[in-house]
Amino acid sequence: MPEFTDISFPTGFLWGCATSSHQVEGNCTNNDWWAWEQEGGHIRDGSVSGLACDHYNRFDEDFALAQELGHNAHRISIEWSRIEPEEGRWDMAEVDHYRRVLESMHRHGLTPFVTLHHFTNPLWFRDRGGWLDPQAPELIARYAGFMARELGELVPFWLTINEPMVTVVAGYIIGLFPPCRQDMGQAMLAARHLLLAHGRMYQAIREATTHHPLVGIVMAMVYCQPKDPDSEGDRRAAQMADDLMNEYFLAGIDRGLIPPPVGQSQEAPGLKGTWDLIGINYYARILMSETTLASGSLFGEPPPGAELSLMGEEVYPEGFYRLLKRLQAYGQPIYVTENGISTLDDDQRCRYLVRHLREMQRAISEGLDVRGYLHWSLTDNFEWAEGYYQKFGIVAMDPQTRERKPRPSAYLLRDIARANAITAEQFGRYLA
Ligand code: GCO
Repeated sequence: MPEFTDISFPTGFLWGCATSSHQVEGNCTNNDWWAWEQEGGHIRDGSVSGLACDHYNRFDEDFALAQELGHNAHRISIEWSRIEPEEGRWDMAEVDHYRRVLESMHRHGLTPFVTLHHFTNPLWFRDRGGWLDPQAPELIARYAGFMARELGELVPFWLTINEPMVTVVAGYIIGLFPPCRQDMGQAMLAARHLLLAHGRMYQAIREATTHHPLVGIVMAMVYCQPKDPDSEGDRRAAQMADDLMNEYFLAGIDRGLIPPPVGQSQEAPGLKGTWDLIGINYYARILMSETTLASGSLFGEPPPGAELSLMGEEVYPEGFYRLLKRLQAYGQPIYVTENGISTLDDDQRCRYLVRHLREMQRAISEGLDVRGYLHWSLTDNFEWAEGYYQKFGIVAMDPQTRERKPRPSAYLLRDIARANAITAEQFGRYLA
């Protein structure tokens, strides 16, 4: 039986969960996802987001639960389509709603992380061409500046765009998310505009606030490896997936330019260094081969016999450590803005949690400045093109009654968060 020792996390470490507006609020009727769901046939389990977790009305109850579960931080997103329902018109009642949401978080001892764009676009923005519109960076920056002016004093952490490369890949390369294109030219244009948008949003938030919030981007980082390490074609495929998924936004922001394959490393004025933190979402490893690339998939595949999640993704904690270590080069504080697993077996979730936290702590013990961990997600919710079938919650949510019921993993995370440590006994229980 392996020997385990206690490990602890840095003083003041932030612990909590991450969510997004469309997946939990309910009735986000004015965005492109809602419209797309109504067409039917797109969501794998046949569901639509509908009332979701009704978090729009139950946020107070959810934050009370998060507090009881030992959390001291929480990540939400603001639904742009509520704030700016028509181009240039601000809905002040919705601004007040999010003010109440943020006040409730503070009241419940939860440090807010606020994402401004989490996949969904207002219908008017979609109709102008969405991410293909050359005005897109300006339009979203105007919204970012507005939010920072209105609610800035309540928000210590702003996250500009969630997983921009997933928007590109799922929306414009494989056609899984709206606008469902399979067009490399459009994908490159969207990627360019998303990178510029991040820079503009950062500047707009900076200009609108005086109290120095930390502002950053949320990266979906995928551990990309060649299926056959001896095959040059497979190595090239893994490198291409890595360049696009991981490197493009990191290098672009770090150096202030549009990296290949999207651009030719030309300078993007005002972009360089537009971050005070890096948010990393980590789920899985993918193995890339020449054939996966040729088939147009950039998501790769898990190795045979691997432990999988219900999403079909490989559970690979070592990849978390490797990707975290890679962020050290940028000299920014790091926040894990998502990490989690969809599973019907909560014991698997518990194992996933301690194994990933152990890898995170390994990176910290080697000098990496990780300051928080936000698990995806608090309650089961609407998992995009998969629907409600996927179960990411540490708290079960009955889609009929919306009753919330913490799973054992919620109490495990609570104990870890309260102690700011994992004991040898806990490791023994889940890893032996
Ligand atoms: C994403 C989003 C989340 C997902 C989560 C699980 O990464 O796609 O940030 O909205 O629900 O990652 O797939």
